[in-house]
Amino acid sequence: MKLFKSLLMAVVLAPIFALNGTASAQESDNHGVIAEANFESADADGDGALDRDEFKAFINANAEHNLGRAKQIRRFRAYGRAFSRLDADGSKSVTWEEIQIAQSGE
Ligand SMILES: [Ca+2]
Repeated sequence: MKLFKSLLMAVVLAPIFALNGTASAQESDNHGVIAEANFESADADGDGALDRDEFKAFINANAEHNLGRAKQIRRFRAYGRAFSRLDADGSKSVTWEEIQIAQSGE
């Protein structure tokens, strides 16, 4: 159980999709574009932010495109932890801006 916990934390603390890392600049651009399109599709009510259900759809869509850690988040069902980490201002919704800040920060 200890191993599972540390694996889970590694997944949650890693970027949702790697904009830097080993991918080429062009691949990173494409990933950003796909992720942004996934964000817009996941935003079912179109308010420009994802609530928990919409965020789950966003992660699942990213997992289909094998973006960053989305597959691991889906496998570990760590949506809630990832969401809480991204929701910097605790508004119970995650904006595209908050996701981008989380990618570039730390
Ligand atoms: Ca929304």
